[in-house]
Amino acid sequence: MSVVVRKIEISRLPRPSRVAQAFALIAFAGCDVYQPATAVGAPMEHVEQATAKARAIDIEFIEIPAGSFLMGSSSSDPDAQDFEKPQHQVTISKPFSIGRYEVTQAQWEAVIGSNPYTRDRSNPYYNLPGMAARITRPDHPATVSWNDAQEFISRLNALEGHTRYRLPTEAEWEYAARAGTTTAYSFGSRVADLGRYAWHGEDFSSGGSHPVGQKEANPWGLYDVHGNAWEWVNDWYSPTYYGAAAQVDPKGPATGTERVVRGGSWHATSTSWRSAFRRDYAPDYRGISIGFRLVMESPGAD
Ligand SMILES: [Ca+2]
Repeated sequence: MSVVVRKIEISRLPRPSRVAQAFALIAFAGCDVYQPATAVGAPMEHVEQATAKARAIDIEFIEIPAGSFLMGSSSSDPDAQDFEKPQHQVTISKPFSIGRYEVTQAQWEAVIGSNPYTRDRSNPYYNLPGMAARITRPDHPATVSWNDAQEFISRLNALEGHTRYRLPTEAEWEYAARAGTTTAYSFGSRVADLGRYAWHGEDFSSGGSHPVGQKEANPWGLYDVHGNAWEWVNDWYSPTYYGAAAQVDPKGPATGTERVVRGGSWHATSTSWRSAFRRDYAPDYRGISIGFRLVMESPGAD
């Protein structure tokens, strides 16, 4: 697996504006040439102004090869829930890149222009004493709704003039999280080892999210797949979907009312940090422990 650093420089000029969008500067790691995305006909003074106010964010991706894996839980797993069954063979037919980390609040703010916690937080847990101070930090995951995540992705795609960024499918998420393993977790099946790999099981009175990337990575180099923030995936949720899922590149039910989250969180309890666990939330639910991780499709996949 190799790491691709996607450097995105975002103009701080007011948006929406043609000038603002003209100076999304894009570079791949190892490439010294910055290419203005759509800088056509912009006056030079605006170029200088935009450059002076440009702000870079780096998003690291791991390149994941195509391949096959067993998705879900076997009936022999005593922790397996019915909605994790049947375990079934899935083929991911195309390579893709997935975020090494959960999207952070600093990345969110660079793209959207405000911290995610400035949005409505009628969620009662956010208003518990000390919670906002513990979780509103630039290097912590941005916990947002599924709809919010789509807004972030749309803006990022617009900045670069393509549609390569998206959420992972549920199958892509589990394939990348398992990283070739068939055990309950990507590090084996010993719950006693969970603390080396995952922020998990904290309470509402003193707990909260943590900076991304502090625990050990999974075998393919992804951090916090277990714990810290739950991660939205693209699929609608159905507890019985696995019994009828496509074998190649499954994309979830065609319709639904809730979206899937994966991986457990700093708070979630019980068996939720297992690679096969899944649960559902309404796409407009804006909690304090659900974030997301980006997928970047290969060039030409549009
Ligand atoms: Ca996570």
